[in-house]
Amino acid sequence: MGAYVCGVSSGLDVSENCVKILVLGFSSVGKTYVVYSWSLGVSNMVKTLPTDAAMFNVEKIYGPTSALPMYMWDISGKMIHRRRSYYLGTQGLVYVVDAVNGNAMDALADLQSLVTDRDLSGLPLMVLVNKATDGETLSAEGLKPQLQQHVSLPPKWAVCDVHMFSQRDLTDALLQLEEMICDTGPAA
Ligand SMILES: Nc1nc2c(ncn2[C@@H]2O[C@H](COP(=O)(O)OP(=O)(O)OP(=O)(O)O)[C@@H](O)[C@H]2O)c(=O)[nH]1
Ligand SMILES: [Mg+2]
Repeated sequence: MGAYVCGVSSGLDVSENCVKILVLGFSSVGKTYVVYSWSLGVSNMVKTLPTDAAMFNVEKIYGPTSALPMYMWDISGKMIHRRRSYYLGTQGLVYVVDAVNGNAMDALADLQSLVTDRDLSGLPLMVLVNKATDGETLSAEGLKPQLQQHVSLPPKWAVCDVHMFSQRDLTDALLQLEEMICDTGPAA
């Protein structure tokens, strides 16, 4: 896990009935863990490996309502300066922040650069504060006003606490993402 590289190109032609979600954030924040937890369930998870620079994983994931499959593109955090080639066709963003070791201001600056990119602006955005409850220094509640102050937020966005052992938190976050993508949930 984490070493798996999907053999598709970044220009994957996503069919009409599924959506492309980019999962971004710095290295070791837990992107791969979150994506595979959504795919396999927390109880089936094994340890992840860091995703090699210039590599990525793609997982087809059904949200809790199974309304539509989402292709989650989990891009290596070491690829920040080369990730633009993955933006084409993206319909939603998941941005993962580390509650324990993350530098919130750096993450906010990175997120601002993403949401103001011409290929990503206006897309539904889910910010995940991962490793929550691990003696965290950051929480979704604490990050929310900082997001509002420093990031040009799209009409549909949400910020959630998640944790590697909490299936409930992860499922709730996936449900909110699905609602935003399907446009059935309320705007933040
Ligand atoms: N304590 C704790 N560790 C976590 C949590 N979620 C993930 N991890 C660990 O954090 C480490 C990094 O997780 P990854 O999912 O590989 O991180 P990544 O963001 O994909 O990193 P790159 O692939 O380098 O971009 C792994 O050892 C995970 O087991 C969490 O909620 N709490
Ligand atoms: Mg990874």
